[in-house]
Amino acid sequence: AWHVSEPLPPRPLREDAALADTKRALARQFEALEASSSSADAPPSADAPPSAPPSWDPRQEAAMEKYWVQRLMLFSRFSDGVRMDREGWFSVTPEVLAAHIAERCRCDVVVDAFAGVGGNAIQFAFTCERVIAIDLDADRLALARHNAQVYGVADRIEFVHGDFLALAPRLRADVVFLSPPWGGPEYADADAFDIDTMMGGLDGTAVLHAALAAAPNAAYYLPRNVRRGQVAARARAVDCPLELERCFLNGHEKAVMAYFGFEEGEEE
Ligand code: MGP
Ligand code: SAH
Repeated sequence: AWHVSEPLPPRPLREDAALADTKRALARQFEALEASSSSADAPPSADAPPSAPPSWDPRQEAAMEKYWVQRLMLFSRFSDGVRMDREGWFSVTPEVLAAHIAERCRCDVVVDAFAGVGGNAIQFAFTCERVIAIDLDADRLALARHNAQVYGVADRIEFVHGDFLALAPRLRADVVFLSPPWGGPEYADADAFDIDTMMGGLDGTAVLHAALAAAPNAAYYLPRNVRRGQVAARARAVDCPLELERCFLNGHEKAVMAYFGFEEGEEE
C-alpha cells in the first residue's frame, strides 16, 4: 500500500516475548553508563566524548550550495549552532520528515543504526524512551552528539562508535531505523536504485536482516528511485509485513520509507 507521508498515525508495533527482559537489561546498562559518566566535578578524562569538529560550509562547492539554501529545513535550530560535515549535509533527513518517522516509530528502545549528524536520532529522542545512535565515523558521531546538545536531548541518546553490522548481534530494540549511505548524491542518476549493489560497500539486504534480528520492526529510509519490487521481495522472503511510504517535502519527493514489521492491527 502506498501512502503520502503526512496524515498517518503511529503504527502498532510487533510484540516480541523476549523483548521485555532484554529491555530491562538495556535500561540497567544505561543507568550504569549514566552513573559512571555523570560524576559532577570529575575532570575531563581520556573517556570524555570527543568534541565535535567545526562545521563544513557547503557554499564552497557549487553542487553543495542547494543544501545550504535548505539548512532550516534540515535543522530548524540550525542557527543555534548545528554543525555538519560534507557527507552530513547531503545525507541528513530533513527535520519534518525525521519528526514524522519518529512519530510513526514511537516506542521504548530505538536503534538509529546509521546516525550521521543526528537528524533522526534527535527526533527519536522526542518520541522514544531510549535511543542508541550508532555510526562508523567517530567525527560524524561527535557532530551528532553536538547537535543533540543543541536540541537539549543528548542525555536521552547513547552514542556508539562502531559498525552496525558488527554490533547488531548484541542489540535488542523495539525498532531499528536504517539510513545507510546511498553512494552519494549521484544515487539519483540511476534509473533504479538496487539496495544490494548501490550502497557503497554495504549489502542493503544484509543490513535489513541484521536489523530484523535485533528488533521485530525495522524502518528503512531509502532513495526515491529504489526498486520497490525488490523491497517487497525482501519483505516476502522474511515473511514480514511491509508498508512503503513516499516522503514528500514541499511537493518534492525526498525518499521512500519502508516499514517492516509494524503489524497492522487494532490500537489498544
Ligand atoms: P538529494 O537528492 O541529494 O537532495 O537528497 P534533493 O534536494 O532532493 O535534490 P534534487 O536536486 O534532486 O531536488 C534527498 C534526500 O535524500 C536528502 O534530504 C537526504 O535526506 C537523503 N539522502 C541523500 N543521500 C545522498 C543520502 C545518503 O547517502 N544516505 C541517506 N541515508 N540519505 C540520503
Ligand atoms: N540519518 C542520518 C544520516 C545518515 S548518513 C541523519 O539524519 O543525519 C549514513 C551514515 O552511515 C554515515 O554517517 C556513515 O558514516 C554511516 N555508516 C556507514 N557505514 C556504516 C556502518 N557499517 N555502521 C554504522 N554506520 C555506518
